[in-house]
Parts: sequence; C-alpha cells; structure tokens
Amino acid sequence: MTNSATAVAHANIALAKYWGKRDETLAIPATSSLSLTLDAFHATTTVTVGAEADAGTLDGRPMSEGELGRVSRFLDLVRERAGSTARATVTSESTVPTGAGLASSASGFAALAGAAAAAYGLDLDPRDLSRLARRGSGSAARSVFGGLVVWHGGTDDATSYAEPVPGGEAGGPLDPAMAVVVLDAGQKSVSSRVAMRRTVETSPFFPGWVESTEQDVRLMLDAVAAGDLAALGALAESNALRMHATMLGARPPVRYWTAHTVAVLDEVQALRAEGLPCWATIDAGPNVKVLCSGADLDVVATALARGTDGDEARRVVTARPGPDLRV
Ligand code: 2P0
Repeated sequence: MTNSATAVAHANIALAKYWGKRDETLAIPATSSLSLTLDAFHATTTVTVGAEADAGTLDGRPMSEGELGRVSRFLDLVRERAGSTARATVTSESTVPTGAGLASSASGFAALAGAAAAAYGLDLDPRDLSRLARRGSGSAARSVFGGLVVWHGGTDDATSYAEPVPGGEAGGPLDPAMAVVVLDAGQKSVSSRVAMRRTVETSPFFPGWVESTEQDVRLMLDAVAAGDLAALGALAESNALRMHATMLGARPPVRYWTAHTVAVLDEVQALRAEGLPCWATIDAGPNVKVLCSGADLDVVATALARGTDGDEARRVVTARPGPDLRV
C-alpha cells in the first residue's frame, strides 16, 4: 500500500458565489455555485502516513495550532473511512497568498483531500473526492475539477458535490480568462467562515440572496451552453455585488472592500464603455478578479495594471482555465 501521496490542485474563483451554509458540520451550502478554476495559482500537498502525531508545514513553516487542528480534523474524516488510526505528516506549498480572498483554502483543501485519500488507500472517484474536499473547505469541492465547475448545493452529504461544466476550455467558444488584480495580499480581518455565519444569522437580505443565486446559477449555465460570455459576465458581476450587499446587511456589517476595490470597479466599467468586454467579481477580500475573453486578456491586464488610483502596490496576474486535480 502506498503510504505517501502528493496532489496538486488549482484555485478557483466563483462566478456565482457560495456565501452561507445550511449545515455547518457537513459544509452543505445554502446555494449552488459556479466557478472557474485558474491555471495561475495552485497548492501542492504531500501526505505521508505513519507518524507519532499529525504534523504539518505550510510553505516551509510549521502550521499554526489552528491550521494544524483544521488539517487534523480533516484527516480524521479520511481515517474514519479508511479504518486507520495512523497519524500523518502534511507538507503543503502554495502559490496563492493565504487568507486574502484569493481562494487559498479551496486549492489547499482540494490538494489535501487528493493526497490524503491516496495516502490512506481510499479509492474515490472525482465526485466523491469533491464531497470529501467540501468537508475541509466548501469551495475546495470545486477545485477538484478544471475549467468551469458547478457545485450542486444539495441537501445532504451525498447530494452536495461539484462537477465540470463543458464549455470552459481555453480557446473554446466561451474562452474564459481572468485578470486578477491583487491590491492587498495580506491576511483578511474576518475569515469567510465567520463572516458567512454572521451573514446567515443577521442579514435580513440573506433569503433574497439564496433565491436569486439559485436563479443566477441556472441562467449562467444557459449562458455557458450558448457560448455567451457577455451574458455570463454580466450575471457574475451582479451576483458578486449582491453577495457583498448581503454581507453589508449583517450586524456588525462585513465589508471587505477598500477605496482601491472601488477604483477597480470604476476602471472595469470604463473599459466596457470603451468597448472592451470585461466584468468584475470580488470575494472575501479587497482584490478584484476581472473576467474577459482569453483573446482580450493581455489588453485588459495591461489597462488594469496602469490603474487610476495611484496605488503602487497593485499587481495584476493573468490566468486562464486551469486543470483537474492531479494525484
Ligand atoms: C466562493 N468564497 O464561492 C465564495 C465567495 C468567498 C467569497 O467560498 O467556511 O473558504 O471553508 O466553507 O470555502 C470562501 O469560503 O469557506 C468562499 P468554508 P471557504 O468562492
């Protein structure tokens, strides 16, 4: 039996967002969501079974107590299924800045799920692997697959899984790509987990968010099937603004935007007015990801790199559809 395995998983950015759980323990989301896996950011994780106690490193430094606890609880799920009590060593390297709304937990837990399942000898198909990854971090369910991915929200462990959506390939009729505008790669002030919970519990807008997002996912799948990037992009930008409106309605409010975030939104609107099709989306942090066609990616990225807010720290990373999880 193999007792060491390495997996590589790529980050994903949601076009229809996951924000709020219906079941915290099982990580069942309140809504379905749709995402694009990116080639630009990935995590590489190795799990080696056979140690005194679970231990781990993240980008070469020992994991914090909190990080290790979360990894250890995830490994418990794998051990339970594998009928093993053996502890493991986990080493993870990521090209995604941790905790900055750049989907570090998605690629991190997808890679951990792939490596841990293999190291403990579980034979899981991709759907089951996505269900397992979901337990580590909801959005990790989507990073099991490349390109465009739908996460069916479902109602229980069996029905909440991700699967690829045809049409998200680079160079295809849709040819989706993203310019990632990194404004601040630092750790965010409120974790998405805490912010989601607060939104579910206190935002009066939450029921409207759930209803409209289910509808957005259906409309987006239609847009993908029709190869209509403009329809997909307009829905994505609106969905992201609705997610932020919903969390702004929480008490105390959750606000991830900075003045620089708003500057990028203005720039995207100006580029569209000039005839360059592109649409913004924002996650649990100040950074803005801009969806456009692969053919326009370099022009969009160059325009956004100039900026209008005099922010010297701004960086733009270009990304195209990324691959499936590899073990
Ligand atoms: C998403 N985000 O769909 C949304 C949009 C952030 C904003 O999924 O609590 O780290 O581990 O399930 O997956 C970030 O949430 O949360 C996220 P948990 P996760 O990409």
